[in-house]
Amino acid sequence: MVRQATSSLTILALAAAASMATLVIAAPAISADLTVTVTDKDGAPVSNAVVFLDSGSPTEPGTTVKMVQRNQSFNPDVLAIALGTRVQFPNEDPFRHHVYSFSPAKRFELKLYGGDDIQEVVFNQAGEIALGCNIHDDMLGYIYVVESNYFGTTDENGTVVVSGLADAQPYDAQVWHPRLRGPTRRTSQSVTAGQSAKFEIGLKRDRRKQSGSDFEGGVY
Ligand SMILES: [Cu+2]
Repeated sequence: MVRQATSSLTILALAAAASMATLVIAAPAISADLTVTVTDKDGAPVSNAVVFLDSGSPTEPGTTVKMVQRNQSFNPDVLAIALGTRVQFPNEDPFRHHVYSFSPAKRFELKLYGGDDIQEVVFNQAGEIALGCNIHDDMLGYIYVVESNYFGTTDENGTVVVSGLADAQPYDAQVWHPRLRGPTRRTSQSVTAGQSAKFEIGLKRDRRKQSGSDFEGGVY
């Protein structure tokens, strides 16, 4: 009797150990990260590069995000959003702005506004949208709309982490930057989730000076 009880316990313990082992193995497969670093041809980190992966599933619009006008510039310099996302344009300056875009992916105009005026635009077409201000010619910002659920923008180290991927799965990764050479300002490369990837891109210098912005002073 005693021996039987012991062996039952042993089986239970083995079963528990087995299910724990399964969990440990299964966890990374549910969600893996991909770290992408973008540099220029000299190896200098490139910030404000949008990295997105072909997800193969319908795009889910993100929650409402903000493109802020502050110190007479757009913040962030580059905002990446999923198709169908709503963007607010709060003006935090003590003077008015008049934001517009002539880009084919979204032509719009937010006539002179300031204070607590809430300005919203929904972006339903993928592509780049260059933003300007009718009052302040040196203001320049970008919204980049992706047909993907997996995307991000590189930080000052040229790095972005894309999460929620299937471990070890290959993806086609695209990098877009406002000053990347070529008509689409985009380049692609195969990557594998759970690993890291490096993109080296050729950039043009910006002709438009932008006050209070990361684009100033040769920083990408
Ligand atoms: Cu303005």
